[in-house]
Amino acid sequence: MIDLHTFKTQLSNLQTLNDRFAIQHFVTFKADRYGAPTVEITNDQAVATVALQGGQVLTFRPRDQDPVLWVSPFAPVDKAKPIRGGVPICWPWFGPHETDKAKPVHGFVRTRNWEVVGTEQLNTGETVLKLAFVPTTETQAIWNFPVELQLVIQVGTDLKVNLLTRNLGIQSLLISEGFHTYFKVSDVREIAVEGLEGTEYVDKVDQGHKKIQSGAVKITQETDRVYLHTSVDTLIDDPKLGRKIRIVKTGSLSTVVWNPWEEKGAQLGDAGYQGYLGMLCVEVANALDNQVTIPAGIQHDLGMRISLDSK
Ligand code: TA6
Repeated sequence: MIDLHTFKTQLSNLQTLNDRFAIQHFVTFKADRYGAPTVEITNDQAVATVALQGGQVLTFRPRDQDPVLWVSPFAPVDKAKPIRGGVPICWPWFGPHETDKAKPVHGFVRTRNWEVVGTEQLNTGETVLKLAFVPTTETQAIWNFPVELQLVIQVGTDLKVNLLTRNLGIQSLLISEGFHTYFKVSDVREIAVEGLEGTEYVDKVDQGHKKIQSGAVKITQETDRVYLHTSVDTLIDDPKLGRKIRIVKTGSLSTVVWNPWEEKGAQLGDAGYQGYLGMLCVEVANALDNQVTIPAGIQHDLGMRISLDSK
């Protein structure tokens, strides 16, 4: 339960957000079950929801299609924990911090509030939501480099997400990053990920050994692979759902494929009973050998477009 003062503050914040950024029939700001602000986007092409906590797309469903993203049935009450599902934003590092294991895995922006910068309804029918992460003294104590970080989300038949990092400093900046996207699949044992054939990857469930992908990626056990030096599209072929999810990326040289499988899936605590069977992470990233150097004054754009290919 939240106290009355918190409730009134949240209500006032929502009212301000709707006054400034709502677009009648297309964009509305609502409170989730814990009172946290979420953006509901609906247009002729698709519907989506975005949590301002973490700047996280939670749901995306093109009209007359099944949901494309998987999201945990358990929303975390503890704001320090990321929402498992949708499109978590890993930044300014991907995975564990290189030198300080006390720092949060996958960086710190997926567990903090993002500000709304703007909303727009395009004449092509898509709806755009622009967010910004504004550093605080608390986050600067974790990582203190002068940057501007924005997230542009475009909802239509396709879902487009762009993470824009502008280096405001006078020295080059080194980051790793990723869209840790959870895709909804019929049964992870029955799908295949195409496009990575012949690509080198780091196998994180086999002591980080580097290997070469042979054929399509099939999931038959815990799978945690960072495919390197690749800018190719990937396709999740889901025969039981009769669909292929296409993931097109820009500004990314790594693709991560992850499924916790049964034991790790149960240990997560927020995947639900046998939740691992219905999810697959294919992550557009720059990780490990593919860290990104952003020169002073330059903006780096990590982009992802998710679409459904008819079978
Ligand atoms: O992207 C794969 C991965 O790095 C795995 O190693 C696993 O840790 C996964 O991310 C989930 O991380 P999270 O912190 O969201 O539970």
